[in-house]
Amino acid sequence: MAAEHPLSAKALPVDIPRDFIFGAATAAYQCEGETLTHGKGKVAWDDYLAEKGLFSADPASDFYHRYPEDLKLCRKYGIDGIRISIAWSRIFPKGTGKVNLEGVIFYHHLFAECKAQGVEPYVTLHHFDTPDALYSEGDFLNRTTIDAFERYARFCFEEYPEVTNWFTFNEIWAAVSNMYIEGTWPRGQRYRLDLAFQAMHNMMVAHARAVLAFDELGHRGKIGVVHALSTKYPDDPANPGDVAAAAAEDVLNNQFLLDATFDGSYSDDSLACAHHLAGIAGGSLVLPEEDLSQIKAAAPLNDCLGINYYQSNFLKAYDGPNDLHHNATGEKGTERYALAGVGERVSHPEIPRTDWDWLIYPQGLYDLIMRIKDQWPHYGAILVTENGMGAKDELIDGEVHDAERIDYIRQHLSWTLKARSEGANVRGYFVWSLMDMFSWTNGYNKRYGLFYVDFDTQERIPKDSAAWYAKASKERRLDG
Ligand code: BGP
Repeated sequence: MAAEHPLSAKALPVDIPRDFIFGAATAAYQCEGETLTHGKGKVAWDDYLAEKGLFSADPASDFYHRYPEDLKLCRKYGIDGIRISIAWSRIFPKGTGKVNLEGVIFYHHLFAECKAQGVEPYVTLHHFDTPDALYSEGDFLNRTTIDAFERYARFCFEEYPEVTNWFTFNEIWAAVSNMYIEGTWPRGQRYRLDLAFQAMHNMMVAHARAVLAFDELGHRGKIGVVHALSTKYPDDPANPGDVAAAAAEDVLNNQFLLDATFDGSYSDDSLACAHHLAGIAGGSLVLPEEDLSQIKAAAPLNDCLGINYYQSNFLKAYDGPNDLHHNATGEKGTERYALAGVGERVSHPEIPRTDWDWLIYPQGLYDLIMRIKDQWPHYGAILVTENGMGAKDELIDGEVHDAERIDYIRQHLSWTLKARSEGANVRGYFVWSLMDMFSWTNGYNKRYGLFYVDFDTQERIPKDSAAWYAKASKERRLDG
């Protein structure tokens, strides 16, 4: 049974400290447009989307040209932090080697505009967009990509001293799960948990090498990694099979990466589970000593953790074959997630779901934050770097009444602030997303933005949620 979540219906009437960041998030490939121009190199998505006859990420929300307008909106609507990612292939079109000066300058201008509008940039180096030249040689399964990533990170740290908040990767778990388990992204492999674990490890080595470089260069500012985390509850806590299923999915989605991030080593439980699941997939996991010493050295140098939270999962024991179906259309009830050796995700009628079958369970975010605080007390600081609700918003008479999104954000912020009031060092919250943009497997009908984008004209229209967020930020209360 689902745990109770008594705060879900109403907001906590707490005063929110002035220094708590009311942010909003973006990602280069999802909003910039100009994907193959201005010297930018290809990424895997370009061919993948074209070959499948899917959507185009051009011009997406045309952020490449419209960022001054978007940053003005941030300022006007009380958004004091923005997550931005640098497109690696705009800087190094082939991932390494020759630099594209136009791309380098673009980000200088963007950061300068952030400063001019008083909006603090939180910058991610990799948001699902490995340059194609490296992707086609194996992405992070090929260790030369780790070297290239470190070079790219060093370049950015030295080039952009104006940035003081850095994240290495966005959602290592989501990347590997979609590439090697669900097969819904470029690469399209399914049920290869061996490759998923190997890629997670290799990306954590790349993260560690970037963190060590950041320290060595004496860069002013903070650095961390953004993980996509979700709490895994046994469907029936009294059923040992359900408990084991939740524990296995927790290793896969959370624990393996958090061990590496904060402990700089993998716990015995994580290792046993990872090797077991890699074996079921017909492969194995290689963890060279040199990697482990780099991960170990970097662990205490993480200043903060970004948590992207969208949903939690309830797990039942499952001994059937792999059986996944991804709901990419918003047709409620079509998602299926059952993994051999892990478990089966189940839903509950009393827990609401989005049209994309994502469980709306804000207490899961609180449970996550408190778990990190207890299990890894040296975590530094936490930022909720993404949280938001995808919906088929409609523009009616020039307005978007997105009451469900307001409720979603209010509930998640309430639980975040409850964790903070109980001693967790949570410094801010970023809505996904600032404006409507391209969604990886859903294209443009899944909208998350505080600002509606008319993709024909690129006009930005504030939704009701934008007005609500502005008021909450200004008044520092959630009960408005
Ligand atoms: C996160 C990603 C974002 C964004 C969001 C919503 O995993 O960091 O890039 O896309 O999820 O996901 P989707 O667009 O698939 O609904």
